[in-house]
Amino acid sequence: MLKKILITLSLITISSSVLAYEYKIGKLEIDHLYIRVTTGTNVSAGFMTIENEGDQPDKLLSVTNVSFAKQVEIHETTMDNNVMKMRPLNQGLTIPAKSKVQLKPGSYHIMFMGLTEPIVKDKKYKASLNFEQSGSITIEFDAEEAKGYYQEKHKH
Ligand SMILES: [Cu+2]
Repeated sequence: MLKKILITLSLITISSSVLAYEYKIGKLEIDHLYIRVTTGTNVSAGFMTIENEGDQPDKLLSVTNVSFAKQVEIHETTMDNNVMKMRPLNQGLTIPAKSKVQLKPGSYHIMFMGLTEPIVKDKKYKASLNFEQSGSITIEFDAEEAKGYYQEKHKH
C-alpha cells in the first residue's frame, strides 16, 4: 500500500515538471513557447500562447534582450490574394481581457531577423517580453523543427 502511494507521488512529480515551461506575470499566463530551428536562413520565428485572465486588456509591446538576433519584431501574417504577407505590429499585439491569443505559424509570431547564430535543437533561447500593463518577464524558447505545416514565405 505504501509502495503504491510512493509510486503515485513520484508520477505526480514527473507530470508537474513537464509543466515547468509556463510563465506567469500579472494576470497573464504564457505557455507553449518555441522558436523555429533554422536551416541556413538568418531569420526565425518564435511562437507562444498568451492567456489573459484579467478584466483589462494588455498588450505585448516589444521583445528585447535577445542575444541571438539583431532585430526583433512582432508580426502578423495575412493572406492577400493568396499571397502570404507579414506586417510588423508597431503598436503591439493586444491580449484582450479574459481571452487567449495564440502566436502560431500563419498568424502572429515574433520575428527574429539578422540572426547572429543558427537556431539549433535542444538549445534554449532567452528573451524579455514587455507588456504594457503587466511589465516585463524573461522567458526561454525551446528550439523546435518546423514540421507539420508549410514553410512560410518571408516577404519583408
Ligand atoms: Cu514575420
